[in-house]
Amino acid sequence: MTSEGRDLGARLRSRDLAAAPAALNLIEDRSPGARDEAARLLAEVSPAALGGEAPAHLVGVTGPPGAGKSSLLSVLVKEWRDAGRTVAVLAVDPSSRRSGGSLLGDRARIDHDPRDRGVLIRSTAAGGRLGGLAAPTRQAAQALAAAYEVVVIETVGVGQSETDVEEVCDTVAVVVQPGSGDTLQFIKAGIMEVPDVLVVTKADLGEAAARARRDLDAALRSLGSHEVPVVAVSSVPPPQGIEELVSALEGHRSALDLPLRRLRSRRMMALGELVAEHGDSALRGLGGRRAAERRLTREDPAADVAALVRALRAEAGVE
Ligand SMILES: Nc1nc2c(ncn2[C@@H]2O[C@H](COP(=O)(O)OP(=O)(O)OP(=O)(O)O)[C@@H](O)[C@H]2O)c(=O)[nH]1
Ligand SMILES: [Mg+2]
Repeated sequence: MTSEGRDLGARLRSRDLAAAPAALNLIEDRSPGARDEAARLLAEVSPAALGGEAPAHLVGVTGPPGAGKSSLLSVLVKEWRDAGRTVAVLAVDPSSRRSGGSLLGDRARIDHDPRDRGVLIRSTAAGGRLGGLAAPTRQAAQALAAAYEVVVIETVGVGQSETDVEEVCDTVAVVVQPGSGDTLQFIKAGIMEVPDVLVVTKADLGEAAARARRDLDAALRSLGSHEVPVVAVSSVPPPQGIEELVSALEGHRSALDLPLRRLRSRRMMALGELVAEHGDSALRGLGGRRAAERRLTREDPAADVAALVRALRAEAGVE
């Protein structure tokens, strides 16, 4: 039987980038029929169907509003494309919630050549809390990771808020602008996870950026995090620090135990989906979060998120 989802998933698996926009439309469509098809699509790009982990480098770019994330991505995307790598960016738009409008009047869009078939930029709606990713965004990242070489999720996050982006991505770059002492304080106080790469933007502003970089370096060293690179960049012409950032991101990825990070990520996403659908009572039915995590270790490491959610539901006795 033909299935739109299965067909799109198979096309993504064979790296047919022309299938990506329709795949994203299907994943974002919340009607019951579309959800069934989206599940079929995701099964086609699961580790089991791929015969291993999805090949993309999943990169999270997160930081306070206005830090310069989108401007940076404009130049990063160009750098990756010049190196011949295909890139998809999911830009999480927080403006659809709470503020009812954009957080900042001067927020930049990610620039790209619309005729270039090797790049896809897509806005997606935010999840329920700041830094939260809606299920369609997580699923879109998984689907795109089968087809593109780099998949980026841009989210607004300000340290105190949990960021799901850590759960979903292989490498998380936290982006701060000069003079934002908040991030420094959050890291020092242990409120914020130490990121994989720290980026200070707006290096064209001169001494302020250099100082921010030194302060962050010192803060990380005092925490014993010697290996976290701090990179200063400028996104206004002529761009600065971009090659250094690309190699810092790659360095992190190549030092990573990727199968382990992806396996943990799928387990966290499955727990998140269970709680989103059935509330904390489902976790209680499993004997608490720890017990639920232990339960997941009994599943096949190649199982995708949907299969893990099914296993948890069955165990918890929820429909
Ligand atoms: N001088 C200078 N300004 C920059 C640079 N990068 C970004 N900006 C400016 O900073 C403002 C915010 O930039 P964005 O790229 O929209 O920042 P963002 O982090 O994506 O913002 P949100 O998506 O709203 O959270 C814009 O006015 C940019 O022009 C830079 O390297 N140098
Ligand atoms: Mg932005």
